[in-house]
Amino acid sequence: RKPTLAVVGATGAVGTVMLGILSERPDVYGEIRLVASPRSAGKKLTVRGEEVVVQALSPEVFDGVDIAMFDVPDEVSAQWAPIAAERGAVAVDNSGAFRMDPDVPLVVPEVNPAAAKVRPKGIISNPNCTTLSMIVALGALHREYGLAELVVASYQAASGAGQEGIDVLYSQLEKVAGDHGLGQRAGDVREAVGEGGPFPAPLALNVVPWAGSLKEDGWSSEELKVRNESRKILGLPGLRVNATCVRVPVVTTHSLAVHAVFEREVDQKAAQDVLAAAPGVVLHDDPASHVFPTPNDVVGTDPTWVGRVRRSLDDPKALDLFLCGDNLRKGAALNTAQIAELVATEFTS
Ligand code: 11C
Repeated sequence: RKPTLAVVGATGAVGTVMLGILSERPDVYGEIRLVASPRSAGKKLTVRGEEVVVQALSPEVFDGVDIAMFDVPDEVSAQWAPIAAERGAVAVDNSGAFRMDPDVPLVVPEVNPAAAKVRPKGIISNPNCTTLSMIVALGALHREYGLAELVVASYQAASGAGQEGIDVLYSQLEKVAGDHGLGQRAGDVREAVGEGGPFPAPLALNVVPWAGSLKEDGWSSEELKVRNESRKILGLPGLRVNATCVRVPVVTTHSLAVHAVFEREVDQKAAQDVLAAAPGVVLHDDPASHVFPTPNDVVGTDPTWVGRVRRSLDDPKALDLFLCGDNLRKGAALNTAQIAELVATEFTS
């Protein structure tokens, strides 16, 4: 039979992309129920070409639901994903609430699909968008060469901070657009755009070396997520990972510069071939013709795009690469949808 799906958080930045993805992907569901906060209940949204009335989040809304996707803040997932699971649904959660719980698998279907089957709490976690924007490509290279260490710098889009992040970036851009003298005196952009919003410094005409919250010893929560989630997904608890997460004035699509050290020697051409053959990865790498991924060329697409593949000049076991992935699609909604499709096969097969 075709399982019933609930989409919790259907009106948010990721939820909106999710409805588009559900309309494009193979139609494996019976009913699709849209759920949001009581504030958004009663709104009509379109999925699979049909209007659906949004229902308020409540325990009863999960009755008869087989798979419940959660695209909501951590604290909402922490409270409601277990309720959905208690009522018999498999919860696929895109928040950070359960990712490092040893009884909750953290799944990327191209990398560790079997993990989705072992879910003692009835919950499966979807990784953070920054981890997801690189892990499919790194998983393919790991299978070939054995990953030993990652040094990562991220260039993260405003929409990683949700709809508010998008709105604040546009509003800041409007404030600076007409002034061709801005950006030449310390603090002049801050004076022009003011304070506030999810970014701790102006994002227009700037980059901000911060995402998430402050954790021990100066690390940000986002940097620790990249480390801990990569280790869990790849099954490498001792993987050495250092990340510096930076916000850039891009609306959607995270980019990452990665220095990856392997157990075995690597070869530039062979690594490019591995990436070109990997499902979910597009190799876009011909710098002589200015072919490399940029976030604006990638936004709205599903794969992880990889370019600038180079073998380290100083370490024959290391590669340097530049990756781009749409943080709302593969980085969030698409991976959640792929996990839910894996679960849906259990009902249909
Ligand atoms: C960002 N990656 O770009 C974050 C947003 O753990 O799901 C997603 C936070 C998370 O700000």
